Amino acid sequence: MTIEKTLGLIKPDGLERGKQGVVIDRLLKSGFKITAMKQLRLTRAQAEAFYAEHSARPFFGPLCSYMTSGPIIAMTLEKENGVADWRKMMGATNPEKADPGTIRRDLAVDMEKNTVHGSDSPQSAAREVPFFFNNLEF
Ligand code: IDP
Ligand code: MG
Repeated sequence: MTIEKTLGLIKPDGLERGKQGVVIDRLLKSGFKITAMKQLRLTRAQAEAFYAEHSARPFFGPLCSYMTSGPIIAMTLEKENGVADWRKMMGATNPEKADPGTIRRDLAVDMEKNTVHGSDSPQSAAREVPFFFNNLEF
């Protein structure tokens, strides 16, 4: 299997409640290399562009407000089968439906404030990693 790059975000609710350390610790203990990492705050336009695939959904406006409500941490993650493995560690979008032991089940607030983001496919990762990092940053 080849090493895959994927994007990880720790969302505003995660930083607000001081969960950065737990998320990063879980990633490292699961064998991920964090090859780039930075803390930033998205503008409205950036949040809308990042989540453009959801622009017709009723939760889009509130999602973009929430994602700009405070700082986030963006990470480039690398591991064999990294895209699927990070999604598995995160758990389902709705924390009530996420498997026990996943980040969202253990840490998330609700379906919107669900603490982490991960690319859902290698194709998404190829768009999302360069959205946050240029080729000098990893
Ligand atoms: P994902 O983050 O598990 O890939 P997506 O369906 O891509 O989930 O949705 C992106 C983000 O939009 C979610 O992580 C969550 O923050 C928010 N979201 C998705 N569905 C809902 C909803 O039904 N209500 C409120 N927020 C939602
Ligand atoms: Mg998604």
